[in-house]
Formats: sequence, structure tokens, C-alpha cells
Amino acid sequence: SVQSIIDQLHEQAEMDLPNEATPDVGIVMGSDSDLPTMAGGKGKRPGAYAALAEELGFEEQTDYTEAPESRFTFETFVVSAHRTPDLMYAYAETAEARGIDVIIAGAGGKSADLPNMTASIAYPLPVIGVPVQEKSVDSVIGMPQGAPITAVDAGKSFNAALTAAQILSREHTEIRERLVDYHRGLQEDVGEVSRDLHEM
Ligand code: RP5
Repeated sequence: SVQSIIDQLHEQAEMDLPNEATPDVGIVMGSDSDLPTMAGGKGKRPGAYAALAEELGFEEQTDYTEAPESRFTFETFVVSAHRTPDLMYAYAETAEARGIDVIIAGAGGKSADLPNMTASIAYPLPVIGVPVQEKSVDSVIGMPQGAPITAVDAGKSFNAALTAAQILSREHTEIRERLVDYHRGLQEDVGEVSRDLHEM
């Protein structure tokens, strides 16, 4: 039940686990219908999972009873600002104590409140908002002065994951190197396309 997840979040927040045992990035979304955009998948544009798991070597953490194999991990929760406000509050409120360093929060619809509410409650933890649809952009980025959020364009959860990694890279040289390698790969891809077009 939702209450048992809330209880579990509070228990984990009290545990004071070493950094290696806790997820580095928390991904939350308003509905499981946001999963294809937030995670990416078959036939879909690559999303946050592709950036984190495939490009940057993060592992998805689902078991909290033992330390994950990879040093860098992320977790995913479906948390609705409107259907499960208590869960949204508990997730954002406990995130820092649970060892999360940055949150990616996505929601769709015209009232995409999860990213900005999460940013306000989890402050000073950085929150990167993903408007799941074009019509969600204003709702996600529209924050009052003093209540910051960082956001990407509609549907660009891949970029949200890269931004999350950029934040982590200030503390972890290994992530910095992976980001640089990823970018080098992009440049090589463009170079190849140009070569194919121009037979250089
Ligand atoms: C938003 O409403 C969710 O983030 C989702 O994008 C949208 C529709 O949710 P469902 O009705 O598909 O669950 O809060």
C-alpha cells in the first residue's frame, strides 16, 4: 500500500547508510503512463534510463537490503501529486536523508505539479523537471522567485539524466570521464555522417 511505501521511505531515511549503498539519482513520475517518456524503451525515443544505464553505466536499484554492484545507481518511483500527495511529500522530504543527490521529476497534463512541488519540498536538493508533454512545460517551469527548479524541454528525460550526471560529476571524477566519453562518441557519430555524405 501507499502507506507502507511511505513508512519504508522514513525507515530508510533513519538508517544512515554509506553513500555507496544508496541511489544517487531518484526518478519520480506522476503516473505509470509517463514511463515510456521518462524511461524510454522499445520504439521510443531514448529516455533517462538509456542515458543513465546504457551511456553512463548506472544501475537501477530496486533492492535496498544490500549494496548494489555498480557504484552509481538510480531508483524509480511513481508518485502522483494529486492522487498520492502524502507519498509525494514523503518522497521529497526523505530524499536527501536517503542518500539521493539529485531528483529527476516528470509529469504530464496541464497541471504537472509533481516536479515543482518536489523541488519545493526537497530543497536544497536539486530537482530537474521533465514536462512529459508540450502542454506541461509552463506548469513545470513556472516557479515563483526563491523557489528554483531546473527543467528540460518536453519529453527530454534523456537530457535530464545527463544534467543529473553533470551535477554528480562535480564530486565524482568517474562520472565526469563517462560524460566526456559520451560527448566524444556524439562527435564521432556526427563526423561519420558527414564523411558518408561527402565521401571525405
Ligand atoms: C499527470 O497526469 C501524470 O504525470 C500523467 O502524465 C497524466 C495522466 O496520468 P494518467 O491518467 O495516465 O495516470 O499527473
